[in-house]
Amino acid sequence: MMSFRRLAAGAFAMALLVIPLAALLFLTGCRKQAEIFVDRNFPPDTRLTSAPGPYSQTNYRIHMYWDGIDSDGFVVAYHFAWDDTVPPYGASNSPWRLTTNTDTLFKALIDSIGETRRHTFYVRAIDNEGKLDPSPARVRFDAWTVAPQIDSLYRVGGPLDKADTLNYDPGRKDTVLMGTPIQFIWGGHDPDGLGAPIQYSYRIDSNPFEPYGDDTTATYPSPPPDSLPRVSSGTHFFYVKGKDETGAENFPENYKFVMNFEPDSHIIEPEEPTGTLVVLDGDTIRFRWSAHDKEEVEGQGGGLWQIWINLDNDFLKGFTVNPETGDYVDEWYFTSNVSQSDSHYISSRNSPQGGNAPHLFEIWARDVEGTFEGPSETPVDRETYTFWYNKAPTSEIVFPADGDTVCPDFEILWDGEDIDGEIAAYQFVLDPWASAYRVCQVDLPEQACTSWTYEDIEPTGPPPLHEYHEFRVRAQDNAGCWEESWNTIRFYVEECE
Ligand SMILES: [Ca+2]
Ligand SMILES: [Ca+2]
Ligand SMILES: [Ca+2]
Ligand SMILES: [Ca+2]
Repeated sequence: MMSFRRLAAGAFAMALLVIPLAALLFLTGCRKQAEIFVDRNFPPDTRLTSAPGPYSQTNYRIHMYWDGIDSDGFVVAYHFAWDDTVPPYGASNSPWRLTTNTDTLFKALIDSIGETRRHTFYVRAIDNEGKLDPSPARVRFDAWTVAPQIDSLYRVGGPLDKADTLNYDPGRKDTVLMGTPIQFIWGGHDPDGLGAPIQYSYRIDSNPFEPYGDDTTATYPSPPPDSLPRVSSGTHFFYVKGKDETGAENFPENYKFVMNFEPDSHIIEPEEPTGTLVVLDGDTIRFRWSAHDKEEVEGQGGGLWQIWINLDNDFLKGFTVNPETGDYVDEWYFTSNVSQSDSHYISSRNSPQGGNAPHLFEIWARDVEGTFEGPSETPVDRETYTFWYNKAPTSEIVFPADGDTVCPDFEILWDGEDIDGEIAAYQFVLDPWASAYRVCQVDLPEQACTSWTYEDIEPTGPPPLHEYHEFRVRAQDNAGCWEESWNTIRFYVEECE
């Protein structure tokens, strides 16, 4: 009994399964009946009614207008999206933004790459049954902006600080007392930002830029807990750049300044202006100078360290300054009355063409922050003084006078003078185009150096004779210095009775 009832129940269950399956097979096999599953809702269509032209250049503030139509219903809302972030149709992580508006003022991003950037804008309508326009309206264009500008950048208390009316001087180099804090202040605007605020980023030298922020001031070294570094001795650049609401940045503005004042040295003696003093051979020229360093005076832990002196680009001596003494004064002398190995020895700088060249005396001062290791490198401070040492001799032709006419046999007479020594030699020539130069050493007793007798000199006159004779002489002093220029006369020769 029980088993029959079980079988009957099983057969009934099978029938329940098979009958709907058969019905389903029957229905799907019939084309006419399948149309009841077709979506009869037509999708909406979308268009941009006002937008930048395709691939046009347009300001980053873009007012877009759009609308949509739905042939069998009505549009209830729109999606819009920017750039190539549009996901496949129906994806769940849609960047589409829902709106019921048919216009919006957008601000396109430009970012730091430049002042223009290509964008694509998409918009699609949604109909009353939630169906999306499968082909969104789209436009691609280049948005541009003008980068922000830094209008002012200066150091507080520096020569460009207009608030510091006493020291304001745009032409001055800005030097900062070593060890004191440095504060920069700046401002800027975005020319096409309609007053929108800009952000700033800054750095010193080649350090990384600080993150963008609203600050318009920075202080080095910054008080804790910030960590802007101490600024070392030397030349530095502070940079500021701005970023507008599109992300566009300007090329950084910079402010140049020097940390640590140069030592300041002065030549006190000689009192004559540089380049004017002639020191006679054998005399002594004495230099006195002073130097100081502003950091030392102001007690900022810097200060004068060394003085180097040079003569004619040769290092002579270095003096280390006692840091306790503050201002530094010292002196040095030069004279020919010492041996040539002595660092006080000086001689005439003779030129083969005659005369002599000036000497160049230099003081180089450096402070404790100075980095140059020797006089061959750029000094921190350099004072120079130019002077002449040794007076060149002079000569004079006594007979004949310029333009005279003489007999074929005659004696030429000349003389010379050296006001700070003696004449050592004469050099002379008759008719330099025809004969060799002679040198006569005065200290050789057999030589009479201030005259020369010529015999049978050819008369002068019209060609083929030479028109005139020429005699040249110059003197040399005991310091080896030749007279600055030749003494020259022209004369005529005629047969005498
Ligand atoms: Ca529809
Ligand atoms: Ca801008
Ligand atoms: Ca200094
Ligand atoms: Ca002389």
